[in-house]
Amino acid sequence: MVATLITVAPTGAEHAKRDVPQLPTTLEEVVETAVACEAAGAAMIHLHIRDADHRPTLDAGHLRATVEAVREATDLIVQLSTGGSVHDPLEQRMTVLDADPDSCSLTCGTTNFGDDVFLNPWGFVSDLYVLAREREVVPEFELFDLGHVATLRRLIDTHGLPYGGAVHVDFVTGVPGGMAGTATTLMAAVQQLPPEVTSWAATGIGRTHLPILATALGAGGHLRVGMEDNIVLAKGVPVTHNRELVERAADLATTMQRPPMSTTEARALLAIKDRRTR
Ligand code: KMH
Ligand code: ZN
Repeated sequence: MVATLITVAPTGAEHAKRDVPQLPTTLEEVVETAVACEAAGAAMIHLHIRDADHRPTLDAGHLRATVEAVREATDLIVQLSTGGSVHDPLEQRMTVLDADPDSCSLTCGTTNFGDDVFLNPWGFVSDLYVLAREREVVPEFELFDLGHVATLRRLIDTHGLPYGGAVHVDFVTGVPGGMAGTATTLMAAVQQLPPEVTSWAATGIGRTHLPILATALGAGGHLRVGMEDNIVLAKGVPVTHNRELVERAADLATTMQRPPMSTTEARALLAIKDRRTR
């Protein structure tokens, strides 16, 4: 039996607070969310932060304060997004590592993102990979498209393994412009993963959320859920708290005989450096 790593991505950079007031955007809301989602079965949190006007920001002080506050309140693996929002400059996205997270997202290529472009040229991806290893931060390779699998192969061939030696992938499916959030597409991508990959997870944006969750569970993958990716439990039924998505994922995983992984197990799986202070 392989236990399930559940990652919660509670906020993202796309939804506006005025449209989705239950989206956690303040430090207090993020910490409260982290505590509740850990209790519900999450072992990792993928964080984007917002400013006082609830807009996406990469402010260094705010990033560091968030990492420290979540670390203080929970045992969750703290992963910061280096993707930010589609409007963030590449140089600033690189500075996210200054906040000393346990893990960082590392998207392996440029992708169309609705009407926008999520920019990840090879030079940026390569520099971020090297910097993450220098800082002893474990990258999570975000793959939005099949071509991103090839770039992961190129990263490993060019630079060797990331810090800790584990290679953890998250398929982000169902983005308009990226790979489809279907079982057949996900499995085609899984079959192409390099042998160095030690674990993979998947998430489906919007209505692809549940099919991808079920496919990943059945195929031995791990899960990412959260309001960054999906703000409804069913058609017309809004998520009122990220905890609901984690609880549903944990229930399904348990039914599938793959119960949620503890934070201790997740730290071992991903070879996370221990930065805890408590
Ligand atoms: N907000 C998207 C443009 C990541 O966190 O690394 C990028 C994103 C991926 O969410
Ligand atoms: Zn993200």
